[in-house]
Amino acid sequence: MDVQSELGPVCDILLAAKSVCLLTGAGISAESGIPTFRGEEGLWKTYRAEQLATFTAFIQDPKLVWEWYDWRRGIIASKEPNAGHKVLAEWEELFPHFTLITQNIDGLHQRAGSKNVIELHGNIWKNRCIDEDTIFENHDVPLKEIPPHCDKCGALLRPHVVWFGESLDGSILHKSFQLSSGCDVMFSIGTSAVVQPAASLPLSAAEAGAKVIEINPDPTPLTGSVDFSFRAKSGEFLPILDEELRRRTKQKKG
Ligand code: BJW
Repeated sequence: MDVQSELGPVCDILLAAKSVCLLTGAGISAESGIPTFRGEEGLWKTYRAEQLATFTAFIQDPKLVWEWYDWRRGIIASKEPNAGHKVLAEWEELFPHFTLITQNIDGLHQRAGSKNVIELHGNIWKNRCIDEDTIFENHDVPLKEIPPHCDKCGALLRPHVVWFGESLDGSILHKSFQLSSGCDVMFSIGTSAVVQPAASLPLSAAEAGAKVIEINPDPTPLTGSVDFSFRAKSGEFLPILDEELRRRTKQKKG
Protein backbone atom coordinates (compact mmCIF):
# COMPACT_ATOMS: atom_id res chain seq x y z
CA MET A 1 0.00 0.00 0.00
CA ASP A 2 1.37 3.39 -0.99
CA VAL A 3 2.07 5.33 2.20
CA GLN A 4 1.46 8.82 0.83
CA SER A 5 -1.81 8.13 -0.98
CA GLU A 6 -3.30 6.15 1.91
CA LEU A 7 -2.22 8.54 4.64
CA GLY A 8 -5.11 10.95 3.94
CA PRO A 9 -7.93 8.39 4.25
CA VAL A 10 -6.36 6.92 7.40
CA CYS A 11 -6.08 10.39 8.99
CA ASP A 12 -9.73 11.11 8.13
CA ILE A 13 -10.81 7.89 9.84
CA LEU A 14 -8.66 8.59 12.89
CA LEU A 15 -9.86 12.17 13.25
CA ALA A 16 -13.47 10.98 13.20
CA ALA A 17 -12.84 8.10 15.62
CA LYS A 18 -14.22 8.16 19.14
CA SER A 19 -12.16 5.19 20.30
CA VAL A 20 -8.87 3.81 19.06
CA CYS A 21 -7.41 0.46 20.09
CA LEU A 22 -3.99 -0.98 19.28
CA LEU A 23 -2.39 -4.40 19.44
CA THR A 24 1.39 -4.39 19.36
CA GLY A 25 3.89 -7.21 19.01
CA ALA A 26 7.63 -7.80 19.01
CA GLY A 27 8.08 -5.81 15.76
CA ILE A 28 7.47 -2.49 17.50
CA SER A 29 10.57 -3.12 19.64
CA ALA A 30 12.68 -4.40 16.72
CA GLU A 31 14.03 -0.94 15.90
CA SER A 32 15.13 -0.63 19.52
CA GLY A 33 17.37 -3.65 18.89
CA ILE A 34 15.27 -6.30 20.63
CA PRO A 35 15.02 -9.52 18.60
CA THR A 36 11.55 -10.59 17.42
CA PHE A 37 10.44 -14.20 17.87
CA ARG A 38 9.93 -15.35 14.30
CA GLY A 39 11.56 -14.38 11.01
CA GLU A 40 15.21 -14.32 9.95
CA GLU A 41 16.59 -12.72 13.11
CA GLY A 42 13.93 -14.21 15.39
CA LEU A 43 14.61 -15.77 18.79
CA TRP A 44 13.05 -19.09 17.78
CA LYS A 45 15.70 -19.49 15.03
CA THR A 46 18.25 -20.17 17.74
CA TYR A 47 16.04 -21.75 20.39
CA ARG A 48 13.01 -23.99 19.83
CA ALA A 49 9.87 -22.59 21.44
CA GLU A 50 9.06 -25.91 23.09
CA GLN A 51 12.53 -26.01 24.65
CA LEU A 52 12.12 -22.74 26.47
CA ALA A 53 8.66 -21.22 26.45
CA THR A 54 6.55 -23.90 28.10
CA PHE A 55 6.00 -24.85 31.73
CA THR A 56 7.12 -28.41 30.96
CA ALA A 57 10.44 -27.13 29.62
CA PHE A 58 10.82 -24.96 32.70
CA ILE A 59 10.23 -27.79 35.16
CA GLN A 60 12.62 -30.05 33.21
CA ASP A 61 15.43 -27.49 33.18
CA PRO A 62 14.71 -24.28 35.14
CA LYS A 63 18.36 -23.21 34.90
CA LEU A 64 18.39 -23.32 31.07
CA VAL A 65 15.09 -21.41 30.81
CA TRP A 66 16.23 -18.80 33.34
CA GLU A 67 19.55 -18.36 31.52
CA TRP A 68 17.57 -17.55 28.37
CA TYR A 69 15.41 -15.02 30.23
CA ASP A 70 18.45 -13.55 31.98
CA TRP A 71 20.09 -13.05 28.55
CA ARG A 72 16.96 -11.38 27.19
CA ARG A 73 16.60 -9.16 30.29
CA GLY A 74 20.18 -8.01 29.66
CA ILE A 75 19.39 -7.11 26.05
CA ILE A 76 16.17 -5.27 26.95
CA ALA A 77 17.79 -3.34 29.80
CA SER A 78 20.45 -2.02 27.43
CA LYS A 79 17.91 -0.73 24.85
CA GLU A 80 15.74 2.35 24.64
CA PRO A 81 12.18 2.90 23.38
CA ASN A 82 12.11 3.99 19.74
CA ALA A 83 10.13 6.60 17.82
CA GLY A 84 7.18 4.18 17.40
CA HIS A 85 6.81 3.63 21.17
CA LYS A 86 7.03 7.39 21.71
CA VAL A 87 4.26 8.24 19.24
CA LEU A 88 1.94 5.72 20.90
CA ALA A 89 2.71 7.20 24.33
CA GLU A 90 1.71 10.64 23.02
CA TRP A 91 -1.47 9.25 21.46
CA GLU A 92 -2.83 8.60 24.97
CA GLU A 93 -3.42 12.37 25.09
CA LEU A 94 -4.46 12.75 21.44
CA PHE A 95 -7.45 10.39 21.41
CA PRO A 96 -10.27 10.61 23.98
CA HIS A 97 -10.57 6.82 24.26
CA PHE A 98 -7.30 5.08 23.60
CA THR A 99 -6.33 1.49 24.45
CA LEU A 100 -2.88 0.03 24.03
CA ILE A 101 -2.78 -3.76 24.22
CA THR A 102 0.62 -5.39 23.88
CA GLN A 103 1.88 -8.93 23.54
CA ASN A 104 5.31 -7.67 24.52
CA ILE A 105 6.82 -8.38 27.90
CA ASP A 106 9.69 -5.90 27.56
CA GLY A 107 8.11 -2.87 29.27
CA LEU A 108 9.29 -0.47 26.53
CA HIS A 109 5.83 1.08 26.04
CA GLN A 110 5.85 2.10 29.71
CA ARG A 111 9.42 3.37 29.47
CA ALA A 112 8.34 5.53 26.49
CA GLY A 113 5.67 7.12 28.70
CA SER A 114 2.54 5.04 28.05
CA LYS A 115 0.55 4.95 31.29
CA ASN A 116 -2.21 2.49 30.48
CA VAL A 117 -0.80 -0.63 28.91
CA ILE A 118 -2.64 -3.93 28.85
CA GLU A 119 0.01 -6.67 28.91
CA LEU A 120 -1.43 -9.87 27.46
CA HIS A 121 1.64 -12.07 27.92
CA GLY A 122 3.01 -10.69 31.19
CA ASN A 123 6.17 -8.79 31.99
CA ILE A 124 9.78 -9.94 32.01
CA TRP A 125 10.57 -7.68 35.00
CA LYS A 126 8.23 -9.66 37.25
CA ASN A 127 8.90 -13.10 38.74
CA ARG A 128 6.23 -15.41 40.14
CA CYS A 129 6.41 -18.08 42.82
CA ILE A 130 5.32 -21.41 41.31
CA ASP A 131 3.76 -22.57 44.60
CA GLU A 132 1.96 -19.50 45.88
CA ASP A 133 1.67 -17.30 42.76
CA THR A 134 3.18 -14.31 44.61
CA ILE A 135 4.57 -11.78 42.13
CA PHE A 136 7.87 -10.00 42.76
CA GLU A 137 9.18 -7.12 40.70
CA ASN A 138 12.85 -7.70 39.94
CA HIS A 139 15.13 -5.53 37.79
CA ASP A 140 18.48 -7.24 38.54
CA VAL A 141 20.65 -7.61 35.45
CA PRO A 142 22.14 -10.16 35.64
CA LEU A 143 20.00 -12.07 38.13
CA LYS A 144 21.75 -12.77 41.45
CA GLU A 145 20.66 -16.41 41.51
CA ILE A 146 19.81 -18.73 38.59
CA PRO A 147 17.26 -20.20 38.96
CA PRO A 148 15.89 -17.73 41.52
CA HIS A 149 13.83 -18.86 44.53
CA CYS A 150 10.98 -17.28 46.47
CA ASP A 151 12.12 -15.22 49.48
CA LYS A 152 8.97 -16.19 51.36
CA CYS A 153 8.65 -19.96 50.84
CA GLY A 154 11.81 -21.06 49.03
CA ALA A 155 9.95 -22.48 45.99
CA LEU A 156 11.17 -21.85 42.45
CA LEU A 157 10.36 -18.52 40.86
CA ARG A 158 9.33 -18.41 37.19
CA PRO A 159 9.13 -15.43 34.83
CA HIS A 160 5.68 -13.78 35.09
CA VAL A 161 4.94 -14.42 31.41
CA VAL A 162 2.44 -16.56 29.50
CA TRP A 163 3.99 -19.64 27.93
CA PHE A 164 2.51 -21.83 25.18
CA GLY A 165 -0.35 -23.97 26.46
CA GLU A 166 -1.02 -21.61 29.36
CA SER A 167 -4.19 -19.55 29.64
CA LEU A 168 -3.96 -15.80 29.54
CA ASP A 169 -5.31 -13.93 32.57
CA GLY A 170 -9.09 -14.17 32.15
CA SER A 171 -9.96 -10.62 33.18
CA ILE A 172 -7.22 -9.09 31.01
CA LEU A 173 -8.38 -11.12 28.03
CA HIS A 174 -12.04 -10.30 28.59
CA LYS A 175 -11.27 -6.58 28.88
CA SER A 176 -9.11 -6.73 25.72
CA PHE A 177 -11.87 -8.33 23.65
CA GLN A 178 -14.43 -5.90 25.05
CA LEU A 179 -12.28 -2.90 24.12
CA SER A 180 -11.25 -4.18 20.69
CA SER A 181 -14.77 -5.12 19.71
CA GLY A 182 -16.06 -1.72 20.87
CA CYS A 183 -13.57 0.54 19.11
CA ASP A 184 -13.89 2.52 15.87
CA VAL A 185 -10.31 1.98 14.72
CA MET A 186 -8.00 -0.93 15.52
CA PHE A 187 -4.28 -1.07 14.75
CA SER A 188 -2.23 -4.25 14.51
CA ILE A 189 1.42 -3.22 14.75
CA GLY A 190 4.55 -5.38 14.51
CA THR A 191 2.93 -8.72 15.13
CA SER A 192 3.04 -11.83 12.95
CA ALA A 193 -0.58 -12.41 14.08
CA VAL A 194 -0.08 -16.16 14.47
CA VAL A 195 -0.27 -16.55 18.23
CA GLN A 196 -3.75 -17.00 19.66
CA PRO A 197 -5.79 -15.63 21.28
CA ALA A 198 -4.03 -12.25 20.75
CA ALA A 199 -4.22 -12.58 16.95
CA SER A 200 -8.02 -12.67 17.15
CA LEU A 201 -8.31 -9.19 18.67
CA PRO A 202 -8.04 -7.26 15.36
CA LEU A 203 -10.45 -9.75 13.79
CA SER A 204 -12.98 -9.21 16.56
CA ALA A 205 -12.67 -5.46 15.97
CA ALA A 206 -13.24 -5.93 12.22
CA GLU A 207 -16.25 -8.16 12.84
CA ALA A 208 -17.75 -5.48 15.09
CA GLY A 209 -17.36 -2.89 12.32
CA ALA A 210 -14.06 -1.17 13.21
CA LYS A 211 -11.60 -0.09 10.54
CA VAL A 212 -8.43 -2.13 10.92
CA ILE A 213 -4.97 -0.80 10.07
CA GLU A 214 -1.90 -3.02 9.96
CA ILE A 215 1.71 -1.80 10.13
CA ASN A 216 4.29 -4.46 9.33
CA PRO A 217 7.18 -4.74 6.81
CA ASP A 218 5.88 -8.25 5.95
CA PRO A 219 2.43 -9.61 5.17
CA THR A 220 0.68 -11.65 7.89
CA PRO A 221 -2.37 -13.92 8.03
CA LEU A 222 -4.30 -10.76 8.99
CA THR A 223 -3.30 -8.73 5.93
CA GLY A 224 -6.14 -9.94 3.70
CA SER A 225 -8.78 -8.99 6.28
CA VAL A 226 -7.68 -5.44 7.12
CA ASP A 227 -8.77 -2.12 5.60
CA PHE A 228 -5.25 -0.67 5.35
CA SER A 229 -1.96 -2.55 5.44
CA PHE A 230 1.18 -0.44 5.48
CA ARG A 231 4.30 -2.39 4.53
CA ALA A 232 6.55 -0.31 6.77
CA LYS A 233 8.60 -0.26 9.93
CA SER A 234 6.57 1.12 12.83
CA GLY A 235 9.40 3.36 14.07
CA GLU A 236 9.45 5.06 10.67
CA PHE A 237 5.76 5.01 9.77
CA LEU A 238 4.16 6.06 13.07
CA PRO A 239 6.01 9.43 13.26
CA ILE A 240 4.91 10.19 9.65
CA LEU A 241 1.29 9.35 10.47
CA ASP A 242 1.49 11.32 13.71
CA GLU A 243 2.85 14.41 11.95
CA GLU A 244 0.13 14.31 9.31
CA LEU A 245 -2.57 13.81 11.94
CA ARG A 246 -1.37 16.79 13.97
CA ARG A 247 -1.10 18.96 10.83
CA ARG A 248 -4.70 18.16 9.89
CA THR A 249 -5.94 18.69 13.45
CA LYS A 250 -4.34 22.16 13.51
CA GLN A 251 -5.81 22.95 10.06
CA LYS A 252 -9.28 21.92 11.24
CA LYS A 253 -9.05 24.12 14.35
CA GLY A 254 -7.98 27.25 12.67
C1 BJW B 1 8.12 -5.19 12.39
C2 BJW B 1 9.33 -4.57 12.41
C3 BJW B 1 9.30 -3.19 12.50
C4 BJW B 1 9.75 -6.74 12.25
N1 BJW B 1 8.15 -2.58 12.53
N2 BJW B 1 6.95 -4.64 12.43
C5 BJW B 1 -5.88 -21.80 18.21
C6 BJW B 1 -6.66 -21.08 19.09
C7 BJW B 1 -6.17 -20.78 20.37
C8 BJW B 1 -4.92 -21.18 20.77
C9 BJW B 1 -4.15 -21.90 19.90
C10 BJW B 1 -4.64 -22.21 18.64
N3 BJW B 1 -3.70 -22.93 18.01
C11 BJW B 1 -2.67 -23.06 18.85
C12 BJW B 1 -2.92 -22.46 20.00
C13 BJW B 1 -1.99 -22.40 21.16
C14 BJW B 1 -0.97 -21.29 21.16
C15 BJW B 1 -0.76 -20.66 19.78
O1 BJW B 1 -1.33 -19.65 19.45
N4 BJW B 1 0.13 -21.23 18.98
C16 BJW B 1 0.41 -20.71 17.65
C17 BJW B 1 1.91 -20.62 17.46
C18 BJW B 1 -0.28 -21.57 16.63
N5 BJW B 1 -1.41 -20.30 22.09
C19 BJW B 1 -1.24 -20.45 23.38
O2 BJW B 1 -0.72 -21.45 23.85
C20 BJW B 1 -1.73 -19.33 24.28
N6 BJW B 1 -2.57 -19.85 25.28
C21 BJW B 1 -3.78 -20.33 25.02
O3 BJW B 1 -4.26 -20.30 23.91
O4 BJW B 1 -4.44 -20.86 26.12
C22 BJW B 1 -5.61 -21.64 25.89
C23 BJW B 1 -5.13 -23.00 25.46
C24 BJW B 1 -4.42 -23.75 26.34
C25 BJW B 1 -3.99 -25.02 25.95
C26 BJW B 1 -4.23 -25.48 24.66
C27 BJW B 1 -4.92 -24.69 23.75
C28 BJW B 1 -5.39 -23.42 24.17
C29 BJW B 1 -0.56 -18.67 24.97
C30 BJW B 1 0.34 -17.97 24.03
C31 BJW B 1 1.53 -17.40 24.80
C32 BJW B 1 2.55 -16.79 23.87
N7 BJW B 1 3.76 -16.61 24.60
C33 BJW B 1 4.89 -15.99 23.92
C34 BJW B 1 6.08 -16.02 24.88
C35 BJW B 1 5.90 -14.98 25.98
C36 BJW B 1 7.02 -15.00 26.94
C37 BJW B 1 8.37 -14.62 26.34
O5 BJW B 1 8.51 -13.62 25.64
O6 BJW B 1 9.30 -15.34 26.61
O7 BJW B 1 4.54 -14.66 23.54
S1 BJW B 1 5.29 -16.78 22.37
C38 BJW B 1 5.72 -15.27 21.54
O8 BJW B 1 4.78 -15.04 20.46
C39 BJW B 1 5.47 -14.14 22.56
C40 BJW B 1 4.84 -13.10 21.69
O9 BJW B 1 4.11 -12.17 22.50
C41 BJW B 1 3.98 -13.91 20.77
C42 BJW B 1 3.60 -13.19 19.51
O10 BJW B 1 4.71 -12.88 18.75
P1 BJW B 1 4.78 -11.51 17.95
O11 BJW B 1 4.77 -10.38 18.90
O12 BJW B 1 3.75 -11.50 16.90
O13 BJW B 1 6.24 -11.57 17.36
P2 BJW B 1 6.77 -12.29 16.01
O14 BJW B 1 8.22 -12.44 16.12
O15 BJW B 1 5.99 -13.51 15.72
O16 BJW B 1 6.41 -11.25 14.87
C43 BJW B 1 7.08 -10.00 14.79
C44 BJW B 1 6.48 -9.24 13.63
O17 BJW B 1 7.09 -7.96 13.60
C45 BJW B 1 6.76 -9.89 12.25
O18 BJW B 1 5.54 -10.00 11.54
C46 BJW B 1 7.71 -8.90 11.56
O19 BJW B 1 7.49 -8.81 10.15
C47 BJW B 1 7.35 -7.61 12.24
N8 BJW B 1 8.40 -6.60 12.28
N9 BJW B 1 10.35 -5.55 12.30
C48 BJW B 1 7.00 -3.29 12.51
N10 BJW B 1 10.47 -2.50 12.50
